[in-house]
Amino acid sequence: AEKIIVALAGNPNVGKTSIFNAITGSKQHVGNWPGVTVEKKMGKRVHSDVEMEVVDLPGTYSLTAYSLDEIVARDFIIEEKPDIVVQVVDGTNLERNLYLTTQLMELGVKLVIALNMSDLVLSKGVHIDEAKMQEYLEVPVVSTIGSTGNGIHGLLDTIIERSSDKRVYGNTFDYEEDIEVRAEELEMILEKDPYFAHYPSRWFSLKLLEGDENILRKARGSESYPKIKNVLDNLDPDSFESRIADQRYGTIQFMLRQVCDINTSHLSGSDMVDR
Ligand code: GDP
Ligand code: K
Ligand code: MG
Repeated sequence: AEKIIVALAGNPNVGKTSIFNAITGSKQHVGNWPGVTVEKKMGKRVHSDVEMEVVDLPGTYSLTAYSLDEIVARDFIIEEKPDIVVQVVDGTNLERNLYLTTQLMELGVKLVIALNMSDLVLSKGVHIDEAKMQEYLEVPVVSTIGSTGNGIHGLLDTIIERSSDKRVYGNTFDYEEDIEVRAEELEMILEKDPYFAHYPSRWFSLKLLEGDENILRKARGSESYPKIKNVLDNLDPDSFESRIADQRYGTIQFMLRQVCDINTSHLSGSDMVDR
């Protein structure tokens, strides 16, 4: 049978483990990520003759280098190159959850979104237009209820369909001009240097502009570093980091206005009601 690796990503408390359990049942084992004490959960599932090795990644809000969980999650994606990443999303908190989506898209993964907590979305009287969301993100979206297992069959079908789909999606969105200019300069440098062949160059470039310590350390080990440094000189990584984050939120808010039929402030948690 064909074998694929499926990684489950998502913010904490969105129903990731519930979905992991619904997919893998009792075929699970637990270990640690190499070198760290973060728990690593793996499991198996056969569906339509495809054997899936499923990995429950640590819950994260983003993929920065500020926390061990985020480093573990992103290193797994970069090093192990899972065939599919399923992001489990809390449908009642879309704005916050989609921030991680932008990160996964920039990493260039084959993404499937499990729009979880769909029972709670319904009971709040919110309608999320999945078809529009799918079209806008160019990512398959499947509604699920992790706690009951509703939608899991459809999710598995979608994972298998997507894994054999050879199309490469754009999965990118634009930033302001000065950020784009530097990102493109960096991408050109990275793409010429085999040292970086492993990394998605747009993601790596944006991380350099954000001043990501792990990524800067990796860059310093390359022969191209003087050229990279040239691009990074005279810019303030703190301001780039916050502008890049703001523009990601801008993209998300724009999308939510098209995808949800009520004021998006209801979907973004009490701290964002005034936006
Ligand atoms: P994780 O932190 O992302 O792994 O989330 P868990 O799977 O541990 O789920 C967190 C809580 O949400 C648990 O109490 C689950 O039973 C509950 N839960 C998970 N999925 C759903 C869902 O779709 N609807 C509802 N109402 N509750 C859910
Ligand atoms: K939890
Ligand atoms: Mg969990």
